Amino acid sequence: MGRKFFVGGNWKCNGTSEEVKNLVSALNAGEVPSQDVVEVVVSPPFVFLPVVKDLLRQDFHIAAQNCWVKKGGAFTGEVSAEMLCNLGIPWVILGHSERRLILNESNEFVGDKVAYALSKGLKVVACVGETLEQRESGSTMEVVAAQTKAIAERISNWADVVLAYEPVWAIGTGKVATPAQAQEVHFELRKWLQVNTSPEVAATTRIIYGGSVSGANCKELATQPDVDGFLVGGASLKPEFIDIIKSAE
Ligand code: G2H
Repeated sequence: MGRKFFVGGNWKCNGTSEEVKNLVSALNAGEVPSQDVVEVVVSPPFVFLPVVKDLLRQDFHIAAQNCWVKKGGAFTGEVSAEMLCNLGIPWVILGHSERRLILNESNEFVGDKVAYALSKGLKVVACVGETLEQRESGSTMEVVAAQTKAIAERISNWADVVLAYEPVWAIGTGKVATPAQAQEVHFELRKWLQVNTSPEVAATTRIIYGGSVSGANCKELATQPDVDGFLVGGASLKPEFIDIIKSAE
């Protein structure tokens, strides 16, 4: 069975309630391929999860942008995996580079979060990616392998994991990886999964690309054999998100 194309919209820390409602209306009106062809998951900020859940079309799904590493309790400012489950939110994005770099989330911490979220029944978009400095020093694969290893060591079932390769130098910069650069890392990541998990996990796990994906560059990126979809930031707030979803066809 082939890997179903996955398009995630990461709204990051953007939007007012009015803007969010307008965005959902635009998404609801969009003509996109069927759920057999593409899985669409949008990720609003926590406070807008309930309203988006109420208003969003049924064939699109919702992800939180983070969750706490263990059972909730006395952790001021955090949102637990249990709360997301209680709200009926099926997905969570974990390990985004903005959290790794700005909030100092380590590989191990991200791995623990992924394991805990999965244990509660959430599906996870787990992000990995190298900085410009790491790319220029030739350590891209070493970095993304270490990030993936910290996840792989803590989980046994990859069925509910989508791996997002997001080179930090391409995030929000308008500087997109070339299709060849994306394919090279996705291929290596799949090879890593084959050696370190199982051939089946390697063959079935979706590896999606993130970093300045737009309506203009998505088609070519989508032709790459190991690019199974996208995690889209800036362009997920614009009408071109519908064009990106259509690149699944
Ligand atoms: C990478 C991406 C979405 P953007 O962070 O996760 O954002 O498309 O704005 O680079």
